[in-house]
Amino acid sequence: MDNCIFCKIVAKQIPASVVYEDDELLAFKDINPAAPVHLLVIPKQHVATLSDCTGEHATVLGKMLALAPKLAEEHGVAVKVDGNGARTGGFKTLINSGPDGGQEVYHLHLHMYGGKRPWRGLG
Ligand code: IU
Repeated sequence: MDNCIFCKIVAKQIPASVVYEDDELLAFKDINPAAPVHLLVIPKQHVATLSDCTGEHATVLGKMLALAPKLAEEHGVAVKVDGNGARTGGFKTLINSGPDGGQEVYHLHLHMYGGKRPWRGLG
């Protein structure tokens, strides 16, 4: 879409630190990270906001979410199970929607944060 910064990243018109790419999704490092690991997962096809999504977007939304643990593994923030069965590590996922939801860029994106607690105040 014209004048969408994330579409320009998809089109490689603007550089980004890309960590994952397939036919439908792109993931890259947030330019202003709020945690040691802060990645954005976006659909390549422009959708402005989660509020514009319908059932037709269910598959790509599912793929975005399913990518998060794979990225977490690659970036050292996966949820692990120790020898006693206790879980350690972990990451946070977030989609801001609309002005009151803190959305600033109107191309759907999933934030993936890792390596920092507590999470209060993260946008
Ligand atoms: P938000 O959910 O729309 O508030 O988040 C937008 C994010 O996009 C924010 O964390 C920015 O730092 C990030 N970002 C980016 O990574 N690269 C860019 O060129 C621009 C914003 I503009």
